[in-house]
Amino acid sequence: MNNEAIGFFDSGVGGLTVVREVLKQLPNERIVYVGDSARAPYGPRPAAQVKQFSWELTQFLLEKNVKMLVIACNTATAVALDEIKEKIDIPVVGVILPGSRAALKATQKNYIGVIGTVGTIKSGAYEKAIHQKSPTTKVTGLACPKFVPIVESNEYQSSVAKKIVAETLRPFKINKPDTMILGCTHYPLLRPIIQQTLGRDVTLIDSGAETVSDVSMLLDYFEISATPDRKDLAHEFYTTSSPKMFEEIANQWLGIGDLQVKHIDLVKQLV
Ligand code: I24
Ligand code: DGL
Repeated sequence: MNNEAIGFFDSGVGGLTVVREVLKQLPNERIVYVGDSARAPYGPRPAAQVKQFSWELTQFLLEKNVKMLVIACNTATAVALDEIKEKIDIPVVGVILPGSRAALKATQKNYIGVIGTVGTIKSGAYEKAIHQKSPTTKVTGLACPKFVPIVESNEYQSSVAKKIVAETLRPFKINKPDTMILGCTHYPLLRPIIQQTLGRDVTLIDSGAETVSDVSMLLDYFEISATPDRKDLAHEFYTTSSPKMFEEIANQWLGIGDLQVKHIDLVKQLV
């Protein structure tokens, strides 16, 4: 048993899609979350820079004494997971392996599609993870740089979103994978439109939700689950930009009132 918090970091607020799954699957666990909204989005940034930012966020969470670290951001997982896992002493979980595992389980035709940011797709991290286990599985990655801005402009249910999603996913029309990994924190919000575009015969894999199932399993494996029936868990949220905007989105998305959101200054200089 261990009642320390689980630490989560993301480039901004997108990782709250993962937090929502924690509240559902692991309501006893306390969360410390840090979102680097001041430097988001990470998707278009060079890998070396994302790696450096990821280390700053990791350092911050280690100072909070977290018992486990979850990299909720796909782009950060793609470039920084291996190094962070190697160098720190608590269990570290990214969002790429759990999504890959679930996709391998789901695919019938041995053909998996992956959508994500430019950084995630460029890294080839999903292909590597899938091929490590199953070299014969066909994997096609596609960067969808327009998807994050659609969500962040609150248009993710609009006809504009439908049009952009249809146009972007057109390459998958020809030789269609039967399983598609939503390899970005924001894509669960576009899920209905993505499903409609690809058709009902394609299984969508939510990498964040799969990750929380893995976190649950690892808490058991390391025997560090929290004790049950803890009252009024004080989750902590930190952002490198405006706490007010973070709070509004988090309140709306997580449906928990009076959230504790604090500003932090990781950033001595914007690079
Ligand atoms: N969704 C995300 N980011 C935003 C947004 C959004 N604005 C509206 N919605 N803004 O990510 C990023 C800008 N920063 C500035 C600094 O403070 C934080 C925000 C996806 C979040 C997924 C949980 C749309 C929106 C919303 C409420 C809930 C969900 C959602 F307003 F997608
Ligand atoms: N959190 C990022 C990811 O999952 C998406 C937003 C960004 O580009 O920062 O890849």
